[in-house]
Amino acid sequence: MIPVITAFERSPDGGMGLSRDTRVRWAFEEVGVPYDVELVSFTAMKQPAYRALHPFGQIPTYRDGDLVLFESGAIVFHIATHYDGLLPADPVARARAITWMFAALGTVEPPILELQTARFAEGDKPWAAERLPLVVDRIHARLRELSDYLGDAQWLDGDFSAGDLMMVHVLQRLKPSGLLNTHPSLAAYVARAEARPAFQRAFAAQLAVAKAA
Ligand code: GTB
Repeated sequence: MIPVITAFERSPDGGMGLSRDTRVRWAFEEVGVPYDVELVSFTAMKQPAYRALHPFGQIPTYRDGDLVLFESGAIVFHIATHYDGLLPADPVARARAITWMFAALGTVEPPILELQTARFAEGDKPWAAERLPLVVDRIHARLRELSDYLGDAQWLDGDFSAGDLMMVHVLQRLKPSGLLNTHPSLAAYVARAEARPAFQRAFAAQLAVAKAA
């Protein structure tokens, strides 16, 4: 049986690969496991039938037989632990790679998401102009720390892992704002990951959906 994930029927990013199904598609491509995609509309995502899969009515979800998962982090972790290719076999290196997955989602992604909130959800508030620079400063502080840690290394901890996959997808969200390019070593890190054939395949697959829509 082929696992099935859900993705936007019409992604708001128009195929830039920023929706969270892309990180799941990428994980499948890295481990070489075929998957199917079920496209869902915004309306369908909020219906009881879909909420039975995802309590918050979001994409992506993952179904494989009786197993239903939601949260892109949990899905990528599941793929990485069930198939070879995204986590090292050595227990210490494996635990470190998993740590970077959590760091991406728990420490780096939140300030980046705040930027979207500050710009789009709160951009018309009277205090928005005062808040925005604070949010941007918090992102730069995090990026400086990440960049200092990465140094001249290719990847965060040894070979490319699920930790890098997650971190890169989180950082990609900054590309439209131009903030990523102000940290050249991180921009190069993202570009290195984007050159991977598995990423290229995942990106092309989500772009094909956007073009068809
Ligand atoms: N923590 C969850 C996870 O990691 O899976 C978050 C899932 C999530 O936010 N999903 C979004 C969603 O379903 C799509 S990816 N939103 C609909 C809703 O909540 O009603 C987020 C996203 C949306 C748009 C862009 N974009 O346009 O650039 C990028 C990312």
